[in-house]
Amino acid sequence: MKLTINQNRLSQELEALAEFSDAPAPAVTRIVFSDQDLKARGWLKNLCLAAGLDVRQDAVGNTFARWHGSDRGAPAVGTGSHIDAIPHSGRYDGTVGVLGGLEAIRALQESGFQPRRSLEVLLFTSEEPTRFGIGCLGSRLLSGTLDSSVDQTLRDADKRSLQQIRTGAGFTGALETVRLSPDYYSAFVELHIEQGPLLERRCVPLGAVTAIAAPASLRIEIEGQGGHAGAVLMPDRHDAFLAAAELALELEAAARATGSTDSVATTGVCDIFPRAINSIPSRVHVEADIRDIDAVRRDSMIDRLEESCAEVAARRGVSITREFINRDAPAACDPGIVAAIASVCEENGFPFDRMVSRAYHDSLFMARICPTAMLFIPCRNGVSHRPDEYSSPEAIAQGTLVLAQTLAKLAS
Ligand code: HGY
Ligand code: MN
Ligand code: MN
Repeated sequence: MKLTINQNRLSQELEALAEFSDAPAPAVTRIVFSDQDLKARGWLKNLCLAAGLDVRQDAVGNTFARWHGSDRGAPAVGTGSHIDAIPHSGRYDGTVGVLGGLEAIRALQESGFQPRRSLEVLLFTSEEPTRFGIGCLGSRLLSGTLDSSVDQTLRDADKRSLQQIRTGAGFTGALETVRLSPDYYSAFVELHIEQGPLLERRCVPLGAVTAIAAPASLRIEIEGQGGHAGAVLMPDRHDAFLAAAELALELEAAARATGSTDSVATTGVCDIFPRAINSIPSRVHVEADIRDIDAVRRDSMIDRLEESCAEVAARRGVSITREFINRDAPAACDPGIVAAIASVCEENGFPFDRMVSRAYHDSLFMARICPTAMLFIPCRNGVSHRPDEYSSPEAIAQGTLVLAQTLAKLAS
């Protein structure tokens, strides 16, 4: 089967998608259900319709574009990723998997391939945690990892509920209808930039992902006493920010202490109140992200952070409360799907590495409902979640070719 990826079409579509942004180029900001996100979704839906795909959207906006196979009753083969982008980030995170998935299907169509199983490219809603605080919202609902109660419990910074926002965006069905039946897919493969330096460093063009890291994130509220920056003497202070600063350093120490480079921890949010130069911080809101490919090591970091919270609270005379946003298990990718990716690489003479994903992805949750694996391509200097995120048209086309041939194997 002679397969040709239309590299120019794919590159142009990636550039066009990047225009739907609330940040000036080269940065991309595309928060879920923002006007730019909704315009991007409409643009993408038209591309899928133009390819003759059947398009449906579920109650949370997950979008499915299906090329029907000869056996319409058989579980389908899925691919896809996300198009929402965190503030001031890049144009390839997620979008390569959505537009690459569409291009893989178009290339198969143009090659005369006839799938037995239907092939479907997905756009997952809200892979990024930016708006509702939790990542992979769409795939968590598809896999039953979250239930419909989140319609009321998840709120954005303006305290608007998921239900208000999604219905306002036109996704009005009952959230209970989002969950997929266990036999909906026979396989799922996600193409994504590595968001790390390993492939580029090793000069290897492709990565077959064997496992996806276990992410946990939590909110920490610290209450001190505040007061006048000039009048309150140092021994009398209960400074909420200094308590937060200690916890952030303790979290870093916990990640470094596990002895594994797979342990990572980040304090990415720190909001100080009342945020005045001459007022001692009385309240601080902190959000921390803790990950490891090994759940036991990940939990050892959490345990150490919880011990630090108790010690710092007692010593500094502040109150510290914690609330988990998520604490997920890692995912093992399906060996059969990894083998299919590997055999396509070998058949093409493409070097590839088996590797783990340190970033989380919707595949982390798809792996709970069907055999799943991921295919990585290099990104320059391993950079991601930044405007200078970059992957070359050639690397993206090569990844898309391997994706297309893998999908063909799985759909035959
Ligand atoms: O944070 C992550 O791992 C993903 O990019 N949302
Ligand atoms: Mn991301
Ligand atoms: Mn992503």
